[in-house]
Amino acid sequence: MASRFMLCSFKTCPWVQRAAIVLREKQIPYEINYIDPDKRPDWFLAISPHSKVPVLQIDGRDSLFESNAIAEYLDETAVPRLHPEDAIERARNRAWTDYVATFSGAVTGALYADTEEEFAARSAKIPGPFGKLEAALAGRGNNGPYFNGPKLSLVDAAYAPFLQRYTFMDRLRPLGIIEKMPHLAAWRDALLAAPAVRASTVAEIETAWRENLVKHQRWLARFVPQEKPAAAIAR
Ligand SMILES: N[C@@H](CCC(=O)N[C@@H](CS)C(=O)NCC(=O)O)C(=O)O
Repeated sequence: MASRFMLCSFKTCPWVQRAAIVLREKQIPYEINYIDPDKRPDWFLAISPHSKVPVLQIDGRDSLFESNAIAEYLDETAVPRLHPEDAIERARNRAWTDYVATFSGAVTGALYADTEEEFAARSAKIPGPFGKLEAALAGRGNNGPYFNGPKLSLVDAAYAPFLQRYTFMDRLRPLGIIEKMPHLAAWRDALLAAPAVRASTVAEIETAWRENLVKHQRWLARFVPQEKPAAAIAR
């Protein structure tokens, strides 16, 4: 009998999204349980040592935490295999998957800036890791559109959420970084168009992401267009 999967999430979490991309690419049905970050239930705290999402519950019995462990578990247990068959290539894929922590740190650092100065200093750190990926993609010698070529991989699942967050940020406050990196830009475009990526979040993810910026009063929130009150529109 097929296992029952429940993914425990916050609405806009990119690390949950990584697990969801893998589930979608493998066409594994799953439920998603959104918990309130401000009122994390006891059962969740008991499961997740860092009190972080994602947690993947399997058959209401086993629980896994850490998005990379979840992605690897799914890849070992459900077809199609997203990791390459070749052991060297697989190790390279795992190494680049590890690098996502640095890459995502640069993006979220800018995103979470509280002042203009902080935003300027932190966004100046984005070209470093972005440049590493640009060089890696250029050196892969395949025609894409994904990291390993035509087949989506765990590397793609790891980076897509952060390339999407970068894109959301870029739309609020153009950064002019990815335009100088043609391989990374093409990869980003392919990932954001991939069916598994599109199906991996709530439909209104960009709106939810913007609402989060406003809720946490990040510096970037000032660029979120304000809805005009109906009376102002009528006038
Ligand atoms: N290394 C973790 C990172 C997960 C993570 O940082 N999740 C965030 C939400 S996107 C979280 O739960 N943060 C805890 C908090 O906000 O206190 C993973 O890959 O699963």
